[in-house]
Amino acid sequence: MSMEKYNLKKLIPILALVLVAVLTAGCAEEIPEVTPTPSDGEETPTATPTPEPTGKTVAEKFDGEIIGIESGAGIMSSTEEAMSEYDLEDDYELIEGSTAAMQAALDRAIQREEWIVVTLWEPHGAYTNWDLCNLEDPQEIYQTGEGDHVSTVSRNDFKDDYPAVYEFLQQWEITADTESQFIYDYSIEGMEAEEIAENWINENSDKIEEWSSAFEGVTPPDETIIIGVPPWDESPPKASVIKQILEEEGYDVETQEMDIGIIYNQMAEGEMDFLLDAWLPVTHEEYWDRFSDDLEEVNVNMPDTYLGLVVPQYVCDAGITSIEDLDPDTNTDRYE
Ligand code: PBE
Repeated sequence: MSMEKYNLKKLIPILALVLVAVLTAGCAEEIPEVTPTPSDGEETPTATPTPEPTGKTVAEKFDGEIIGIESGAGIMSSTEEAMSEYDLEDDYELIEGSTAAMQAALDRAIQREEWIVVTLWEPHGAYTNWDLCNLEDPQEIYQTGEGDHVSTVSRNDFKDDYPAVYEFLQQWEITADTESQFIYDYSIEGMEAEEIAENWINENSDKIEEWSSAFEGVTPPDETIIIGVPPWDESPPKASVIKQILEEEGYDVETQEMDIGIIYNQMAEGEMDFLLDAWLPVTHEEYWDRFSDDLEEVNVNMPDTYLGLVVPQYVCDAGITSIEDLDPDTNTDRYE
């Protein structure tokens, strides 16, 4: 037996085995999948489509808008901070405008019973005019600590130039109810600031006389006193009260309406004398940090305030009672 023949004979069964193995493997791959047949009485689960949720998300109900006022107001920067802290930035836009535009939007929405959320503060005549609800602010963004008081703030050397006026301003104050009434009469009744002021002066002549002892024996200087008046409804009547009292004492007084940031700047530069509407320490914190070296807080002229996000009462009744409830990621309720 030659070597070749022996080898070939031996190889045949091996090759055969390999062939069988390959064929088997090929067949195995082709084995059809066995579909289980349902046994009696058992239902095959079929995929049911999830129903589209009905109603709107909380952000959709508010049209993705928070209605603000003019951009320089402190309540606007507080609201930006609130939107970041309460995670509202993706779902809401803060709309800039004016106090008048905000109130017009509020009026329109309430007439149609639509949802609306606005920046608002107390005292304010809007609370007399509409049934409103203040949203809770658990993170105390608007009401840090004790919250704000309203102060009279002057340029630093005002007290040296006008000591009697300064002494008078150190005493002048009004109540929250008075300020609220001023706003109501001015923005809702449409009365002139001068007339509102005149009425208040007539009703408070005793107090004014007492505070005015500061002016006894004083000759007013020739220069004109300039009062900064921000574009809020309480400000023109308040400024007019002081203007009328000082004019009565022989001073020249001018009121200048401008945005709050410009007023702080002008006072710090010595071009404006005082402001009756400094909301401190929270709402005007940024301005105070920037300009307080050149300014002086003369007196708290109104002690109690509130600032925040406010909705019509029917929105609170529907379950939106806190700023937290505005976030559609955590408040997944749907509203009709
Ligand atoms: N306000 C009225 C002011 C303070 C008082 C709320 C418009 C502001 O935001 O700066």
